[in-house]
Amino acid sequence: MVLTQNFQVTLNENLSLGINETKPQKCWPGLIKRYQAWLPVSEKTPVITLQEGGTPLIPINSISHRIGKNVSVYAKYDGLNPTGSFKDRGMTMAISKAKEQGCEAVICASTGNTSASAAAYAKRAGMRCFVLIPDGYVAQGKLAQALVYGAEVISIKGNFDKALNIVQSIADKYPITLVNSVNPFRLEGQKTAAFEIIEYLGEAPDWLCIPMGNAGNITAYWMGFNEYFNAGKSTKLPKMMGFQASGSAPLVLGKNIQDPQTIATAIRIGKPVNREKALMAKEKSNGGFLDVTDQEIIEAYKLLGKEEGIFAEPASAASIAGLIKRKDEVPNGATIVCVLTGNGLKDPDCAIANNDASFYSGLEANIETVAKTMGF
Ligand code: AN7
Repeated sequence: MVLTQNFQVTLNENLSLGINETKPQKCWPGLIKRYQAWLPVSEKTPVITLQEGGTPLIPINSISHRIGKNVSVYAKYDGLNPTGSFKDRGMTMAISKAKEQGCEAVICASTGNTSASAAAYAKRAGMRCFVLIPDGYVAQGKLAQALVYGAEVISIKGNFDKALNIVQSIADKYPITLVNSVNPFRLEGQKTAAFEIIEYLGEAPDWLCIPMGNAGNITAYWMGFNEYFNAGKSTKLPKMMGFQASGSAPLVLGKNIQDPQTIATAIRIGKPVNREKALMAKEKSNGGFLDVTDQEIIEAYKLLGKEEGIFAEPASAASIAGLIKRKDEVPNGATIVCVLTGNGLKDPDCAIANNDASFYSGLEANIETVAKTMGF
């Protein structure tokens, strides 16, 4: 295996963002090398990386126009990570630290993305990876990934919350490392997305809009924003605006949900383990939590695709749906970042069932028929 341990990080912050084109650029080294001073790693930590992080912050003007008030809305497109979701940021840390500690196997419960990411990084580290998933509720792309990456997949008759209970007990009893977001190294890795946003904008945004499931990611972003703020790299902290699907909104309703339901299967979670930390982030940032219906999620999902050319998975579109829903509260001239946590390719069934495209199938293979169908 090729490790990037000896890679010399010579990038300065501007270069790492690709802004300075006058000097030759080295490849993005992955977030552990890029942010090693901010992470609990040492010379001895074997860096297991797929060069995750360094994802683009894309202006999404059609959404800015919808909000009005001269706002600038950006998408932090973390669906462009190596396994197609933000989980890679946490997993490079969790697996590198597990490797450092001599661990040979990892386990997680997952609505899909964690399992794909855990499997990829675990296998790269030469470890076994067990994943527990809710039977029938994991999007096809995610399941395909876990299988191809060689995970040992256990599908249970029960939802994510049940699966998480089981893996927590197993990790307590047996020599296996848990890599869900209760693992503190996961959040350490994920906080780097906030660093990237501040470096790109030169300041923290006014609002951060983010989907919530287990609420690890909102917690990690809040950590990251605070660390850079305390280091003088930004002069303000964003309001943390968290969004959940209406059928699966324990943090909005203030109580656990026994049977969470939503088309956004990634965030079909009724008992978030990071509840207290997420509530703290909301309170300290003077932010807010709100739920969005599946219909609002799908509207935002379609807008992103057909107006912005961005294919994000339904759970990610909850951040856009939420911003649109709260648009009356947005301050004039605000800079807003919506986190797009996962790639749309993860869930092809949802895409095919929910789009406004013209799709003329099974036509005769001749010019006249095709031209006529095109309206000529
Ligand atoms: C695309 O993969 O929980 O609030 O098991 O896949 O940090 O839980 C996924 C969560 C948002 C919510 N967007 O993040 C899993 C899992 C996408 C996700 C979330 C998830 P957290």
